[in-house]
Amino acid sequence: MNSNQDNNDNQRGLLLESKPKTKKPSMYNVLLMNDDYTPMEFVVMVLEKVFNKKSEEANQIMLHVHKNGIGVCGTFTYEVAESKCKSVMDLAKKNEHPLQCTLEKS
Ligand code: TYC
Repeated sequence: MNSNQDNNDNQRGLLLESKPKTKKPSMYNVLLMNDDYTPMEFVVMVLEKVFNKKSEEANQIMLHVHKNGIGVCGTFTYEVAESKCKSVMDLAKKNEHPLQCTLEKS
């Protein structure tokens, strides 16, 4: 049997057993595409500068993309993923390389 205090709280719409309502944001993979023209060193430089990768990991990711055609550079919230993707495309365009990058929901 509820106490009078519980009944009063319920009538006032207070949640007595509420879960914390924290929603995790959707996450997005930034995907790098292979092509035949972008120099390997340029891709490594992009991975170091835009994705803060150390040279060893940057090289591994670049080689994965080179061999498999596509690869994940990192996973971020939408705004961050979109911004990093734009940075890659801007750098590629400035340097006249056809390097492409896109997002996918993770
Ligand atoms: N395939 C390119 C070459 O042989 C290198 C490369 C790697 C290009 C990864 C793009 O996302 C890329 N020069």
